[in-house]
Amino acid sequence: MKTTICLPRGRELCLDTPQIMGIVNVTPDSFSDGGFYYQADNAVNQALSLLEQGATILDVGGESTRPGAPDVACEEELKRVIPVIEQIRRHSDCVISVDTSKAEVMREAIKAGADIVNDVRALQEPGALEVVAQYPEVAICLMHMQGQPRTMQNNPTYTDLVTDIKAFFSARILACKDHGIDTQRLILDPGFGFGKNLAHNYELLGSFDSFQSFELPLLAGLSRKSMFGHLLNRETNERLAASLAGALLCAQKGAHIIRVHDVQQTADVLKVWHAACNGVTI
Ligand code: 9MG
Repeated sequence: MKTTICLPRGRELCLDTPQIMGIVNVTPDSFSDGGFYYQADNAVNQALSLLEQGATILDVGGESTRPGAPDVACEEELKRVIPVIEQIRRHSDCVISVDTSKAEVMREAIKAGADIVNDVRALQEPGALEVVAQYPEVAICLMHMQGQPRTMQNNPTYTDLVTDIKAFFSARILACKDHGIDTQRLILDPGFGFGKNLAHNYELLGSFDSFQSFELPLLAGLSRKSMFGHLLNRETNERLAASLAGALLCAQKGAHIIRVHDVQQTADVLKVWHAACNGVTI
């Protein structure tokens, strides 16, 4: 079965092989690159470099979602992400995703050229469903999170992790349908690290393939996350090998999109896996 997702301006994203989503944080407080790319020009240069390294999707975000991160006002988030999306669009026809939960930021980002709305709150904030319903060509990533970033790591609890996340996806897919949003626009992401303890995160990694039952594209975001730091006692900048292992495992278990900081290294890993599965011509 061919897996593609439709995008604005008649474009399509083919997901037959896993695609790399490069992370472009436009925040002063993001957990892993410490705000180095806060300036718009730096963020755009970083974004173009990620494309050269093998990313086909860029995920531009102006609000950190790390545990305990402060909220960012809508005006501030707009100021951070819109100029970056506009500038990337001027330079490239690549797939741009906006990482936001705010309806107003979604609307302005789509107008500026975003193709995907990546919402860690799965369109549960006021107005979000209504905005994306108005732009039928834009794809949407619905991520599972228990709680809110500020408190989500305070003793997260599940009856059964995978069953509970599946029930959440079913409810959000239904909410989308009720707002006239075509299910074929949706991408699902079980949300590593979002309201999950260490055991939950590794259970999720081991059972990532369970979410294939929705027959929708799956996104995995594990890059440099604390599930590696805590298991291995590694600082954020020492988690590359673990992140690559996580990316490969998710790809093998059916992930269509892998969201990462380290694009070139992830691209190498996926190429080796692809060659082993499909052979190489000499
Ligand atoms: C914004 N963001 C941070 N981590 C993420 C993850 O794991 N998935 C998605 N979709 N977005 C994320």
